[in-house]
Amino acid sequence: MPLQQVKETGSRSGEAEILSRYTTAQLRDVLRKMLLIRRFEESAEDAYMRGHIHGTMHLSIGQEASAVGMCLPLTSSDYITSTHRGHGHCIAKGADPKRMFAEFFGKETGYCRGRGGSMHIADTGQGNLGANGIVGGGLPIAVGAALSIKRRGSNDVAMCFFGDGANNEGAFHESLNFASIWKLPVIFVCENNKYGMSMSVERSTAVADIAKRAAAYTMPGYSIDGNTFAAVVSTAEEAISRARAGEGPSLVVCNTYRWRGHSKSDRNRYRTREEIDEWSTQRCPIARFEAALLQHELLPAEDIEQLRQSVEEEIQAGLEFAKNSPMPDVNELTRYVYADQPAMEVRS
Ligand SMILES: Cc1ncc(C[n+]2csc(CCOP(=O)(O)OP(=O)(O)O)c2C)c(N)n1
Repeated sequence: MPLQQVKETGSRSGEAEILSRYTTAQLRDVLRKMLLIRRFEESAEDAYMRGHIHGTMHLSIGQEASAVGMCLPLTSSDYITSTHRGHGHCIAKGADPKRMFAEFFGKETGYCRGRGGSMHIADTGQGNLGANGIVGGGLPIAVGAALSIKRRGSNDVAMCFFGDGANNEGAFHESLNFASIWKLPVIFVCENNKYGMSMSVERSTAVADIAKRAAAYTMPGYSIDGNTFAAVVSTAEEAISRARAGEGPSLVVCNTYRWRGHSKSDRNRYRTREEIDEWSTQRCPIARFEAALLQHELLPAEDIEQLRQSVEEEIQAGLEFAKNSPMPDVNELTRYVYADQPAMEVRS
């Protein structure tokens, strides 16, 4: 594909062909992860309302296809960096919901021993370098990881998730420029859910299509339907192969929508009920994916029902695990704040 061209991926185009590239087991796992993300967040929201979780949280309900589709072609040694809305990325990259629940509940068995909470889960065993409360904070971290990949001569890639709000940050422009001049293996994934808090993309961003910003940094830009798994995964494959082949970074804009407010304190005064209803009833990424699986006869309805039940059991077991886990010892509060890892060997 020529540089500086924005690719418009139609929501249904070539869907059967794209899905046929994956095995039944892979497609089942895709649906399992999307359902896990949805139920994990709904249950976390419920636990928050009941007072089991403190602070705030940012839910990505409605954005499941983007997280799972982008991560499917990654291996566990590839890196991701995430955002304040990162639960979906975490599960998509292979995290265990029970340790995520424990982290939310502030328990010692959580991914960060209860020190991080919703916005700071890192799962380095799966290459997840962590969620980030700083808008645009993950961008330079991903570029640094990609630089390290290149210096070590490894074939891995770094995938960087960020929101539309981050595309107006200095860190976005510096990161894309740096990754481009050094042809680093980064996939920049902007999840455009139409709003940064209450500010619409139209009011905040000088270009109508964020993917066009790729042209300024001589990399391909893709503007895709982020609620259709096939569109997401086929674009992910393309951008990842380019990065692995040493051809440098890409910018993928997944156009999607968050059904819930920005965070728990959002009163939703900047958007209409009709807009939310339209996205949640007409463009639900999970309903779409299930419909595609049935339509192309890739998974029978009984399997889908069985998956839903097993996800429900996993969620309930995860909540129990979190509730029954010990709190950190108050004398150890400042332990585990920094990772205890030796420096990596760098090839010159
Ligand atoms: C550097 C910085 N500026 C402002 C904030 C406050 N803030 C937190 S989330 C957010 C909106 C981010 O919007 P976007 O990047 O589109 O992600 P979304 O919440 O839509 O997923 C803002 C302004 C912050 N955390 N960091």
